[in-house]
Amino acid sequence: AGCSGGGEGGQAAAGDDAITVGFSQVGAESEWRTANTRSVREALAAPEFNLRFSDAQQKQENQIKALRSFIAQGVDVIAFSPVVETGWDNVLREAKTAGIPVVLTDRAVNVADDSLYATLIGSDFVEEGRRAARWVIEDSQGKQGPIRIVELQGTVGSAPANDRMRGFKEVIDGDSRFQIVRSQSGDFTRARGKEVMEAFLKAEGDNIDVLFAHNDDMAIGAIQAIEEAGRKPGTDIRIVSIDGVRGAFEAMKAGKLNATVECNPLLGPQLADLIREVHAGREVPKRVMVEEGVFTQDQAEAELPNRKY
Ligand code: GYE
Repeated sequence: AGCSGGGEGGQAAAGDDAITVGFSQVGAESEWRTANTRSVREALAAPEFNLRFSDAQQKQENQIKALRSFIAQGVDVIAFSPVVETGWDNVLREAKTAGIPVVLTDRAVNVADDSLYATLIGSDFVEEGRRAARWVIEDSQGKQGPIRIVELQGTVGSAPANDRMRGFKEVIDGDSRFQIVRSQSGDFTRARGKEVMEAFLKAEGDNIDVLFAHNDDMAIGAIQAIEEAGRKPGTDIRIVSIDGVRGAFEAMKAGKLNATVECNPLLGPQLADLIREVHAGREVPKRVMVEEGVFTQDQAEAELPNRKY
């Protein structure tokens, strides 16, 4: 009894019949991610769970190592949020051979055999990309083309970057006024978002009308770059991003960000339910969606006190 591996000091110890969960997190790249980690830790707490938490620092090789170590330890269930989509077949086959069910959290994988994981709980990233594009189109009513868009993409090869790009393009391509003139990854961080936006501004000068950032943190970094270049974010360049974190609402309140598409990181309770089910050997849906919306500047002040992340 009483082994609380990975638990925080001062917490209750895991019970004798606790479910041991190995969880491999992407990293701590964004406000979204830190809220997600908090939610997962709270939901997978002792005494019901014995959580072994590992941070991959945005590197797939670290995640593969963590998963192999969870398999070697014989955890009851593995849950993880895959940094990128491809390259998981081998390690997931090892988990399956060891009889350890795998619950994908937040991000999808691309594997030939989808019996290699039990279920995926996460958002519809393609739809988020479409929502961002629909907002851009609505915001551009009555404007003449060409309307020049720059795109700050998420981590190369990650499900949210691939899917948000696809959903956005699908909708924006239907309106010939729009041109995506630059796309580059800012790795979902503020620092990279700022750097890449600086490069965009250098290359395009005053010819950027819209910024689409795959997450709020990169938009917030880019806002700084835009201000330092002597332009007005939210006015000279219209900006839409994804997540709906507190920092985005603050930037909207300040008039610097125009809209954010919600992506809810508080998956912990739903994840815990799925883990209970697969651990008990019960059938679960292969895909569980998280519900979310879109928020604009005029709603920011009223919504801010309600935000939980
Ligand atoms: O949008 C971004 C984070 O996978 C949905 O990862 C998640 C994304 C989120 O770094 O902020």
